[in-house]
Amino acid sequence: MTNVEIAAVLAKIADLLEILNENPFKVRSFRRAVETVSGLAEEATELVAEGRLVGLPGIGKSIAEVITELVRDGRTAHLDDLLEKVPESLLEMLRVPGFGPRKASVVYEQLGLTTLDELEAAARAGQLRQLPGFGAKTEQKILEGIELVRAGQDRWLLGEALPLAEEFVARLRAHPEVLAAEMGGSTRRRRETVGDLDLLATSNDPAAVCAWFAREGGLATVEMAGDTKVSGRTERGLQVDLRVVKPESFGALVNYFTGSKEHNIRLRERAQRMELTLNEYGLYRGIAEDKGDQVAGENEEGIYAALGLPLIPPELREDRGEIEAAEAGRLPHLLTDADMRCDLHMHTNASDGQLPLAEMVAAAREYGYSHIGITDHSASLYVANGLDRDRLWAEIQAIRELNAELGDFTVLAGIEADILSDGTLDIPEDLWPELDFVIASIHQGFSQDADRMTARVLKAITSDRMDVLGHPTGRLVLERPPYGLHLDDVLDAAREHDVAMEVSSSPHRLDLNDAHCRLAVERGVKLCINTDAHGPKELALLRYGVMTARRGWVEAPSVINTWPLPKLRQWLGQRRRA
Ligand code: DGT
Ligand code: CA
Ligand code: CA
Ligand code: ZN
Repeated sequence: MTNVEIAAVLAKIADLLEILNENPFKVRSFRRAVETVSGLAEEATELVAEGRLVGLPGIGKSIAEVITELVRDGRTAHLDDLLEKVPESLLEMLRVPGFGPRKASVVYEQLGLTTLDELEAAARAGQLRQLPGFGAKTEQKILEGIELVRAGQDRWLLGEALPLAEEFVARLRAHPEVLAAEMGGSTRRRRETVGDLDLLATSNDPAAVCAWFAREGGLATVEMAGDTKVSGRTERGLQVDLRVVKPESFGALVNYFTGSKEHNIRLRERAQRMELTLNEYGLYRGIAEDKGDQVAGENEEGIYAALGLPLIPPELREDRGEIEAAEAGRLPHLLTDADMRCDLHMHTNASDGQLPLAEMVAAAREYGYSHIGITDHSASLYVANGLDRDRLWAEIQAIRELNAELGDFTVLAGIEADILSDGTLDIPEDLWPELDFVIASIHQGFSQDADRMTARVLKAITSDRMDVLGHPTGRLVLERPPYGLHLDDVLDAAREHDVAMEVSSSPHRLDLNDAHCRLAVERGVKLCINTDAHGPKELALLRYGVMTARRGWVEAPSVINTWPLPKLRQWLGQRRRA
């Protein structure tokens, strides 16, 4: 079983446990285990074989047993037992936005509903509104949610959601009654997919802001407009929730709705241990009923400070060790957009890009970089009009001529070489010394099994003819799982041969992902964050790669794009002089 499959089973178990109202701690540990397994560099199979599972975050003895069973038998009695108690078809209901295991448990127990179709029929018949915790509005939301699920749009790419959230926030900030506005939720944490937008604002007159937002805030439909809250959807159906509070609670609101839920729980527990109460309105002295004066709440810094912590960047708030690191004064100095001196992967119309060399270079120059890399496809990629020897040589010469004209801006002559099925690199032998650098990627033969795929990549890395492994796992967000690859072995080889792993910044790729970025850097492997732009617009997407790296705790020195050109040349030169 692959890690992806194992994580899916663990998530299923967590959902079923929650539907059965089992111990929340048990549910939480399964959810943490899902995170851990999805972020593993090694195959869980290997960890099981070597008895190294227990002790990984969220993996205690009992979950380790479940994973061991899965690896050994491809199934686990734990799941089988749960499925005797609850029909599996209930799980399809959980894809409906806002419809969690609790609600599933209610419709199952009270109405005996077991499928998405039955849920839809009951909602249409008005049967849901009578259930505890439901209502006519919930019923309507569920119907809309079912439509989204049917259209396959229950989660959105960060690349779609973030620009919308930024527009909403800008519109809010421009309103005279709005003192401050911020986005929250997964969008602020820069998760690769987003369920809905959470918008947060502060005003001395929240009701006026809500009334205005419901009318002119930019929503296509409004489902709810209250004095402190507005909900609706955008043109394309993305759910948006705005909350507006008085200034003394704004920091607490932003903190609560930024999440993640797991991070919030840890913060609240910490507050409790300090005899404080943290909620979405503020941080207060005392616990529960004897809650007293407000200690903090106006801004997030104040809340973290009162809890004895520095402000934790939203990208880190996933309960992946950030609270411990903050406490120890060891939060990473995260990479920023401003640290990025170059984009090293882009295409011209010599292969499958849109613009001629000079125009693509001019477009990239607009971003304030000091240098860039041009990397057209190699000959074997016919579908992308890959460059044969003569055309590659012509491009290298054209780049040299261009550099002579450009003055203080440098274009590096690179290539995106295919890693062929047998692991050789598709580069003309005599032109390798002429190239400034090589990105090597897999574009064909995805169906090979993990062992062959890994052997293929290892052969490429150990050839010492490549500098960067392009989009290393081949996944497409929400579309295609990664190809099987023993990332652990790949990272070891990459460190030994000093090959960087790419973080492909397209919101459809984000490859490496956040967890893998963190692993790579922990293993001493360098990263190279690129857009792989095929036209000028895509050059703007570099920030999504930076966001992914930030979620992976990455600091600037690990990213070769942050190095001044002489340092980058020195690094590339080592391989060439060897
Ligand atoms: P999404 O929308 O599915 O991509 O993910 P989020 O993280 O935006 O989650 P969402 O929209 O359900 O809720 C926004 C934030 O509100 C979430 O990150 C943390 C907070 N929150 C929501 N429900 C709970 C809860 O039950 N307990 C706590 N402590 N916080 C919650
Ligand atoms: Ca959200
Ligand atoms: Ca939400
Ligand atoms: Zn490319």
